[in-house]
Amino acid sequence: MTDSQADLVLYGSPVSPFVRKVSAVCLEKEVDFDVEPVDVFNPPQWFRDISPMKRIPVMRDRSIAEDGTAGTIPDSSAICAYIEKKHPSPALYPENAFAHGRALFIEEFADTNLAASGGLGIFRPIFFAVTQGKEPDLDKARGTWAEQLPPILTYLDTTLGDEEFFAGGQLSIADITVACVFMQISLVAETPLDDYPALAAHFERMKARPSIAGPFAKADGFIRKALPERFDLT
Ligand SMILES: N[C@@H](CCC(=O)N[C@@H](CS)C(=O)NCC(=O)O)C(=O)O
Repeated sequence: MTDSQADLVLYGSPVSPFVRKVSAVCLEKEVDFDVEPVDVFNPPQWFRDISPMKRIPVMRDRSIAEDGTAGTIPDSSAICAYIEKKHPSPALYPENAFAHGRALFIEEFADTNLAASGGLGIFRPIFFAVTQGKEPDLDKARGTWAEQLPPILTYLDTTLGDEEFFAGGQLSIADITVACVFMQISLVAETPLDDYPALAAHFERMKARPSIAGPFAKADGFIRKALPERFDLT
């Protein structure tokens, strides 16, 4: 990011894994972007107009339109695909047709299954409770970690196998999405991955990338103010 206005602005918050996913794509491609905060739970009318699903992120390309719905795209997957077309290098979607399809599926799997379990089942029952002055719902979070996460993590671990990346032998949208969405859990809890060695190693490699580490550090700094310690879910 620079001091001058970037063409791309993301409306949302770095606490959202989907905002961090788009941020990571921009950082990998060295595309300037701004993040403009929006309270998605009490959004202003202008945001409702550009976010028909009332979700963050929504992206605006200011080179197309500076206001209104023109120039805006909601949904992290649509936004990332747009950025790939506009800034093709380095490619974050495999060239090979089958690998491309696999990458899109892993992105979708992380965006839906992993995000629903990790976000609704762990992050929200802990963090939202604490910010509302309530006790964190550790029973729900522990139940989710014990029952919902294992089949999802097993699928990701076995899919990865001996490979460094999820699809096409290169960093892709699949790796970025899995890392950003899984790291949502580690904002509030310890995430031991001893039973999933391939995924554990992938996660460590991804965490070492500035595109993943930078946006995560911003989210972590924000979360730690309300929640100094991570919980043990085991
Ligand atoms: N599929 C969407 C999911 C976006 C999403 O669920 N964002 C959450 C924040 S992490 C949100 O806006 N939630 C608002 C709500 O639940 O009302 C994407 O990839 O952008």
